[in-house]
Amino acid sequence: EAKIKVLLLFGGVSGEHPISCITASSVLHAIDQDKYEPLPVGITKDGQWTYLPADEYQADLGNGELPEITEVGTPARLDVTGGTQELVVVQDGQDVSLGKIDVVFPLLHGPFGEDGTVQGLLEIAALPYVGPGVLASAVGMDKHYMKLAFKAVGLEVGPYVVLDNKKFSRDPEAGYDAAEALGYPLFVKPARAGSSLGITRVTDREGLIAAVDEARNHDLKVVIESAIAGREIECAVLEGHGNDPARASYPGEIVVTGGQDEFYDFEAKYMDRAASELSCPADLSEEAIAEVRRQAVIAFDAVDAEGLSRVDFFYTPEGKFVINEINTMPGFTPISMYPQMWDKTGLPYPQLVDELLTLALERPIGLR
Ligand code: G1L
Repeated sequence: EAKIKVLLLFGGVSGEHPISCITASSVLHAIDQDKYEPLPVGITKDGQWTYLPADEYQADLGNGELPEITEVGTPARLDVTGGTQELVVVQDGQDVSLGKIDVVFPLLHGPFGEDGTVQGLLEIAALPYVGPGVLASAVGMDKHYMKLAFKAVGLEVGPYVVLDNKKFSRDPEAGYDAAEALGYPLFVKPARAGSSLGITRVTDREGLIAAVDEARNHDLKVVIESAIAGREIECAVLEGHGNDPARASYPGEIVVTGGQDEFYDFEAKYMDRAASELSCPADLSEEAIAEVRRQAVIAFDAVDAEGLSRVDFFYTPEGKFVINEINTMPGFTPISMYPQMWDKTGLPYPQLVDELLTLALERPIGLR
């Protein structure tokens, strides 16, 4: 039987280029090569596509250097003219077809990759792909619209204000006043950014002004949130098969353990390790565990998610869950929170990869 051809797209224009390379390497090692034929295509930071044979590609943090797709050895393109959906590479100046792609694993993050643009391209190409569609990808990238969706289904979100570009530019002082009315400490965040870049915690007006300035370097729309006192609890959600409801993993808790230098920070931020540790199942009552899993599925459905999502909550001292955010493209190395939580729930990483590919292949194309 012919193997299922999986186009692995990774790297790309975003600031998370290196972690995307590590993730692709992890998926390549975990994918069942008897069932699937992975075809890795790396995207350089300036957007050029290069084919990297699966048995040769490896990226890790072993030597302390960040992996990056720098040169285009074998140029690659997706040929969708005439609905062929072929991966075409250029070898010795000649076009060579690597065959028809069955499914795409878009391991791309941030603007151009996670915001729905790549998903839109794949929709037009009529190619099945892993993960959320255009709408969920876009909503999952926008901390403002995410909150609107959560509120609409009755989930509790913390107090916040949105500084819309034009309104803020006309009257910045009114924007600062509105934010300040929430009370310090505040978190200032770019509304749409791939990672935690541009986020600042502030405790006074001077800090607020500087933080808004910084956030606006990443996105002209800024979201300002009250700091929520509580434990950080998260759940991993997987789409259900067919008409089955989505499934939530056991909740995990991030326990901060420290870590100072820059490299530690990178690992903590992008690989979910070192400076923080995951405790799963989190130390919560049976009732609280059931409740957070229920809310995680509601959040997944609220943004029309498909495939997977990590949903992050605060568990307040009063015993309430306040939703912080949904990440429709969570960290996805074997040591990231999302796969770890599934592992602790009984679904190991290689099976998780297979499950996501199966869900993508089951989904009808062009019909939602
Ligand atoms: F394709 C999936 F499964 F939807 C998918 C895509 C992207 C899952 C996870 C990710 N995550 C990432 O790509 C990243 C957060 C590691 C950044 Cl590049």
